[in-house]
Amino acid sequence: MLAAAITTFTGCDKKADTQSANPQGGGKKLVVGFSQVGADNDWRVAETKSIRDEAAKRGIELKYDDAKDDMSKQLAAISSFIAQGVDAIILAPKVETGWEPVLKEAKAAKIPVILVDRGIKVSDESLYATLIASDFVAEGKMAADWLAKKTGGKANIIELEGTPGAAPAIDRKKGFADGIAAFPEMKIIAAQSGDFKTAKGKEVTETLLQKHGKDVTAIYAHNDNMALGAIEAIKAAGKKPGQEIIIVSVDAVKAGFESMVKGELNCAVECTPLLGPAAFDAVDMALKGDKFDKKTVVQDRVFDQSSAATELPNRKY
Ligand code: GZL
Repeated sequence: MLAAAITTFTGCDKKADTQSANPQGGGKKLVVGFSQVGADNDWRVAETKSIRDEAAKRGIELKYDDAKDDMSKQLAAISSFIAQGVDAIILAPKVETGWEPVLKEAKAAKIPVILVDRGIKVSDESLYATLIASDFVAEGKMAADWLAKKTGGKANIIELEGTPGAAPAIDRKKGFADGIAAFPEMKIIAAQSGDFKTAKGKEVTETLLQKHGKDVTAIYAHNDNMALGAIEAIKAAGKKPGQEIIIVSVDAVKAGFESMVKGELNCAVECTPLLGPAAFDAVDMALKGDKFDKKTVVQDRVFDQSSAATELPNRKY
């Protein structure tokens, strides 16, 4: 399903031989290092499961490192993978910058690096083989378009931002701002990071409601977990989430669907974490020296309370 949902800019959908345990042949079991940001929300956990399940399906030995949200731990993990002589590295980078030195080490060791879910800023794009991710700017725009329709182009918005410096936080903010620019009566009255976490999303919303509770009519959360935290804060403030304050978020994890079915979250823009199959296809192609595009964009859809109950049984994360 994911492979079908994936489109590459070059349109080449050459499928690697995904069944081989080692595309270089010789029967040697492939060893892949996976550096994961953390395990602190539903989306992250689902992404890790997708990578682990796909490695098992392909008979690949996966060395997994959970950096517990600490960038320096990610850098150390990658250096360790290189020292262990893994065949390839899959990296979900916490933030966009700071990767050049360790990626130069990987390049010198001829170990291909596949980026999943978040992009990075490097001066030399040969430091990574490809990026498999959603288009976060488009996600922000879809959220804005939905909210504009829902509110008739009038809203006082609190924005709950993701992790500072992370590509989804930067780009979802940009896409949403682009989307509401056409509506002068849609205003962001406050914005603060909830670090993609439920508890932080609740804490930040509690604080912002104290100041803006009378004026706010909508919340745009960069992910479902922060939206769910915000919903708790809204209820604690004696307001009705989904009615008095409209809430739109990104990810569309199962808990987000359950909240939409309950009439609390109003809209979730999908951002699939099921990147395992595409990531290991890219590993195969990199090891075989195939040429492929620097970015593979995963398609996203928009769900709201009108579609949530029907779609919930189909959700895989
Ligand atoms: C998106 C991913 C984001 C999710 C959040 O690809 O990087 O990080 O939207 C997660 O839920 O924390």
